[in-house]
Amino acid sequence: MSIFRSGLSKTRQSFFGRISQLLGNTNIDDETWDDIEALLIQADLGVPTTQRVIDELKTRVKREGISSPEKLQKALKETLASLLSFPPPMNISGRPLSIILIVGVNGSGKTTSIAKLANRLNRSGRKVMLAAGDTFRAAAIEQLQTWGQRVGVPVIANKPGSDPAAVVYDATAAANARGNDILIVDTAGRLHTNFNLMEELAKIKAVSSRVIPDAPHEVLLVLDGTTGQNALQQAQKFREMVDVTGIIVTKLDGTAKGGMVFAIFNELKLPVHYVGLGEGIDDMVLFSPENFVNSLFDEN
Ligand SMILES: Nc1nc2c(ncn2[C@@H]2O[C@H](COP(=O)(O)OP(=O)(O)O)[C@@H](O)[C@H]2O)c(=O)[nH]1
Ligand SMILES: [Mg+2]
Repeated sequence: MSIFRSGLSKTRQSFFGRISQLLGNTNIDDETWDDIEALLIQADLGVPTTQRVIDELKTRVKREGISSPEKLQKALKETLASLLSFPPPMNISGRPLSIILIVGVNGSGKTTSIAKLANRLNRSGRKVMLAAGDTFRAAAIEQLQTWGQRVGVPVIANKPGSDPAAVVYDATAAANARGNDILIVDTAGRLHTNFNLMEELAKIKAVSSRVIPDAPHEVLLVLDGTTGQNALQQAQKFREMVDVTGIIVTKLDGTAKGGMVFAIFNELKLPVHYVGLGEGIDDMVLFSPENFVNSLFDEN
């Protein structure tokens, strides 16, 4: 079983996998549509995205004269897949040093995702450095340092409570001096002190673009998949503070709310680069629309 498939087992077992059972051998009637709608809402697609799927599916059923449950299920799969797309390559090549800023609320999985990303990039031959820009908690700095050691990439850090922008400044200088070509910056995510966070992110951004033109080159927002629709509201808040360029969805292994990924595409219109499917260093995969949708349905 692929990591995608095993990781998404909760969403599959709770919702999408029930579709064939739900459709049974009945005709497609109003009740069928209500059932599909309820299932999509429960899988956390959200109201606007559910409505879009239902509308498109109804149009297709009419146009193609679909009457069997099997064909309806196939059409649903295809409609869902059409909401998604492959992420473009990240804008982290073609210059001496590229900077990736990682943002998101506390506990969303930023530091873990940084470790996973650093490991991937490192293995593909890039020279990665990490910056401990979450200076709010001592534990956050230590956590990044531990991951850095495990993955084998240097971590630039300062004392807890120090200025994150200064850490980023130091890290940029260090990366240039040592010939690292990717700097990944960890940040704090205290949404309840919205104003401070906004200032902090703006300052980090200003410092990095002063040293490297156009930096940061990617700003990835980490969203906790277990929070379902709430993650979309968080995303809106972060976009008011910083120009988010892409998304990492974490913890899809621990939730039945995997349907929120469709809402991210439909409502945020941002690329999903990676999804986290576990706590281990290899438990993050490049997003693939086909693998994702196929993993939500039972094999038949
Ligand atoms: N099951 C699971 N746990 C994850 C995933 N990503 C992160 N975590 C866990 O979520 C918790 C918070 O992660 P952390 O990276 O410290 O979040 P941060 O506060 O945003 O930096 C940790 O216990 C991680 O091991 C994932 O994809 N799946
Ligand atoms: Mg952290």
